Amino acid sequence: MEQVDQAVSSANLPDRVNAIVAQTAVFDIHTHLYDPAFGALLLHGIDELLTYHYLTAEMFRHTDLSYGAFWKLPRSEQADHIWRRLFVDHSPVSEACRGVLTTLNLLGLDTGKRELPAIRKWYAEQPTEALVDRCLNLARVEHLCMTNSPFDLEERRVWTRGFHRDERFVGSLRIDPLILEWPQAGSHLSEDGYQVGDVLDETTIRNIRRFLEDWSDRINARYLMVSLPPDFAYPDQAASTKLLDRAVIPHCQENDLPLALMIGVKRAVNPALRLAGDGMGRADLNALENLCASHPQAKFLCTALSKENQHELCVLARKFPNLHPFGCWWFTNTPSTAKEITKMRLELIGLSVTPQHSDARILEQLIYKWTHFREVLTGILSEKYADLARTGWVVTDAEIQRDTTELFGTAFEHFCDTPGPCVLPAA
Ligand code: HDL
Ligand code: ZN
Repeated sequence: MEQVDQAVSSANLPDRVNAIVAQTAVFDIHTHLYDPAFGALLLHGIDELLTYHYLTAEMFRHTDLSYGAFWKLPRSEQADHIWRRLFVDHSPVSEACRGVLTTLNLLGLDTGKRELPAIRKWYAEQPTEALVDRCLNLARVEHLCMTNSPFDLEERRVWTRGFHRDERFVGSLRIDPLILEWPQAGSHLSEDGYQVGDVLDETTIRNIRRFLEDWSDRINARYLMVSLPPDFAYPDQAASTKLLDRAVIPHCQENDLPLALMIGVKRAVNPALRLAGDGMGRADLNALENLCASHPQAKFLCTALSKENQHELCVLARKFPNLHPFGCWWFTNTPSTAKEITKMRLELIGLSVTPQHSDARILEQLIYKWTHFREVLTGILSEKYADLARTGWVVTDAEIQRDTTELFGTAFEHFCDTPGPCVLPAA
């Protein structure tokens, strides 16, 4: 007998939303994880969790160790120091610290004992392949996008050698050096046999496009991605404009691939912090507006690092159907900021958005990054559906499931797979 799609009473709404959001699988569209075939590049374990660059940056606010003295320590001693300073000596209230505890707790470990050696002992008994399945299942992650860089020598070796793909790990082509460091990046292409020169002439552009074709095919890229500084300008006289206009965007359009723009990162504001040393700035989103307007048939995914850019990004998405906002990126991925951004997005652009990605660098982080965001989204959807119920529009179970599935990946896939989303009306 056909299941009747029941309207959900206001009394049951929070529980139904909670149950559906908790069990709906997600397509995590941006991570720094790797297919298990990449071996040690797929980070996991308690020492990696504790020395994640978010915690390292926080630890330096609670230590008398010099940068150099800390970096000289073996990874396990760095982890010991972070555990002591950020968990034992001070309650672990930050999102990155709480994330470690959420992860350990959901993996079945007793964090209350505060015993790092017992945690290490548990990890020593876990086979990696089992841990991959366990983490993806606990996080309800069905697919995730890796960050694949042809400019990363260690990663390139694995792609060149070839391997059997785990279909859960989807490729994305990361091209920061190409866009931001031309002509220095050209040497990587020349070494690979692509005839390129410093000047972006016809031959160089043709070979850059061949490079993009070859790597997009090799990794079966779902999209191309670049992170950009707050002062990124478009169009302007820099090489980035010519590379985007004549190589990257034509490549994306011809292969029906979105270009993902992550705007607002200031690299190495404190180099002594190494990977933890990047900062942020409020970006000039005129560049994004100009890109969307001058390339109406191209598709742009975009996330901004500054909280102050989020409203502008939503309004631009209202103006340009070829722009799809995604994620609460990095410094905006805290419960309070993620709630503010996600509510703003639903209120301004409805469900045509991908509200979160994990940005996970360590396998087990999938567990906390998605558990914490599901809590945020449950609260927001419950509130929004209650608002609708007060107008007489009572959502059904199937509609809650449809909406959640959309936010957790099908809106992204529809955006990627719909040919040339929109042609702007003739001026
Ligand atoms: O550029 C990026 O993709 C950022 O996400 C950086 O990798 C950053 O270090 C990070 O891990 N943020 O979460
Ligand atoms: Zn990232």
